[in-house]
Amino acid sequence: MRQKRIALINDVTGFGRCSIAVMAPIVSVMKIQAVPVPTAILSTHTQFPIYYFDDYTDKMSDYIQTYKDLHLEFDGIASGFLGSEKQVDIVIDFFKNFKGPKTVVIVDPVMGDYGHLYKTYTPKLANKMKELVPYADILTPNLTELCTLLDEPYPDHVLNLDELKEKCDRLTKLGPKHIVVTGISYNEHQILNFVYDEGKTKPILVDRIGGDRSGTGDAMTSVIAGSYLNGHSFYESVKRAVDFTSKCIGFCEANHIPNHYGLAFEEFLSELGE
Ligand code: PXL
Repeated sequence: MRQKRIALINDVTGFGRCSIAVMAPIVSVMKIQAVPVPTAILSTHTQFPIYYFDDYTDKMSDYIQTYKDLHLEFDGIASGFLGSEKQVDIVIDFFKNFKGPKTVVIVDPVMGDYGHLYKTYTPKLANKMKELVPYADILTPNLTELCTLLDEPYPDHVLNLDELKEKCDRLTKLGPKHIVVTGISYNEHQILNFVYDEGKTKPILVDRIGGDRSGTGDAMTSVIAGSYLNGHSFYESVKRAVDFTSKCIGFCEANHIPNHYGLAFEEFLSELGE
């Protein structure tokens, strides 16, 4: 028996708990081999007032070439934070080369939050990110990213479930069958994760605990990816991710961990079964 294996196309960030530093341990504890494919190296993530950012674009093709030469196969490919437009083409080339008939492609269209793009995401790069959507089996945007992918302004009101479904209906036509819109501020007390599974929808509401914590999306995406690869349904995979991240957020709040320090997922990692 060969263990399952997932390529993590994402950045390596030292301090701040995001991307590969979060995703690799989470999929590993779920008994899936993590294969990092770095897009950039940062000392801290971009929500810190200062960070060192080393774009890895020019090195990626040579890095990936060895995987092509070795004829490696992947059960999953997850893409996340990208540092340049050229990287989008490199990721698409990776999908074309390594997406076999059973490979699950998870695209987290990391671009921004709360109606704003992250500092390294120019409008041109955000526009280019749309090209990844047709390759995704699973797409995990937040509301900002959902609107950006649809070329729409960030809504000025709380979207109801029908409005969210209508947006996902349009996005699914571009490729992805499974979509979860994560971390929607639903009301003062609750956060909504909107699950869209081949036209069927299910809301998952959770209590809002504390502020918005960076890296939560990366933890969600990796629990979803790992659970789905391990045979859980899409809905179950999202539910597991929501339950796990909620527990981690509760710990962070109780222990006054600043929001930009990320999710103290280490506390509950060993409880994440397959
Ligand atoms: O969690 C999303 C993310 C990933 N990687 C980097 C980031 C962010 C969000 O700010 O800055 C480098």
